[in-house]
Amino acid sequence: MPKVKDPGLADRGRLKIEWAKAHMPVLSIIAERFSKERPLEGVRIAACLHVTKETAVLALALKEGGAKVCLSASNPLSTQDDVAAALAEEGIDVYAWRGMSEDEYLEAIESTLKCDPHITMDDGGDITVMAHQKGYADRIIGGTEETTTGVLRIESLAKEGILRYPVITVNNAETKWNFDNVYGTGQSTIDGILRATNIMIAGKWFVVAGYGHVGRGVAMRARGMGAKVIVTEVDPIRALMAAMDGYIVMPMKEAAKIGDIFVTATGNRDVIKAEHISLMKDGAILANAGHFDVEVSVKDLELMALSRREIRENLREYLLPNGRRVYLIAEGRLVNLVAAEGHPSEVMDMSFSNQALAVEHLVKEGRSLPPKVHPVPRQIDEEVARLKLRSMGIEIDVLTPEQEKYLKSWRG
Ligand code: RBV
Repeated sequence: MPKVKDPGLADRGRLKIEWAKAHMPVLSIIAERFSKERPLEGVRIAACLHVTKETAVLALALKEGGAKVCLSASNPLSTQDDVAAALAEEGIDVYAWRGMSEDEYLEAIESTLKCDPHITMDDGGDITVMAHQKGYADRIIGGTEETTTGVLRIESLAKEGILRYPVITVNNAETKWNFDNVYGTGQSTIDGILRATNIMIAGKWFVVAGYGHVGRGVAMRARGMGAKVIVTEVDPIRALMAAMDGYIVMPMKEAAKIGDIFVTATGNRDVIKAEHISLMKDGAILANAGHFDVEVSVKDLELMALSRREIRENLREYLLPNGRRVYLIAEGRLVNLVAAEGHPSEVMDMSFSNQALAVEHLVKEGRSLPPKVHPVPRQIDEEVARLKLRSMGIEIDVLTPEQEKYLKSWRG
């Protein structure tokens, strides 16, 4: 039995899904083919993804292919309740509502594992880890993983010899990370900050912690809106890239004194903690764009603060002993999914087309794949790019036979 906040929200959710689908042409083409060929007939999928209008389009595409889909949230605060209600009406087993407790969150994931899945579909590694810890792994043919943090966790499972089934790293497809992680997060993070605060970005000091793909996208968009952008890093090569992209690079202890807005995008814990918070200016705003809520130490904020209050939706004010106030967006959880709606549909079109095709691949080949981490097959990646270009009305050149020969020869 699905579990959602309010089934009465289904009509609104259905309209949102319709709007998303209209901006996901590649996934729509795949869904159409799936409905004819039914490549997932009888396949049970347990998915742990942000329950958004884009995820809904994916879940319905899998259903068109013949799959039974059980869905839980990959973050306790990212569920769009109207979308969850609509999905439940469409026959998807959804266990998700916005604001679930930590226990409810884990129970919901386990409910989807009780659907006896052939495939797990993950965003962050939680369902894959639970499948292994709670004895569900042996019956599973394969899994997919949507995000960088999850890929790192599943690689660590594999390295320790614990991984029992093959997992396709959708995140690492070029048509995923090159676009979703950079442009998707870049736009949706700014969107989340604006919805939560409605502050002016132009002229502000904007600190981005971490210059991976996500940090690069956020820095780019913040600069585009007129902010003065500072990047903090631990990796010398990435720091150099940030410097040569024209950003100011410095340690967080220095940036803490200057920043008006801080966004963490490192995938690591305690990037902003007490020693930084006590240096911040009055009014500093903190947000996290990484998968888990560990990058800004909320524990430190809670311990330091004399008092706190909710000043707007998704915005909490902390009064510090030095008399200054700092503001935390979305409890330090994914700002783009909690304070906004996640990445735009157009970019999720590519990420989720990779998901759909990776599942189809696992159903065909999964039983013969070793229990390791596998890349998205190159043909799938290129097919997604080709279909996306076509949907955008963009044509490209083709190599002549002479050019192909030239590229393969040392003769020149
Ligand atoms: N993400 N999903 C959405 N609109 O459904 N937005 C972002 C959406 C995914 C994205 O692919 C990223 O890798 C992951 O969320 C981070 O948890």
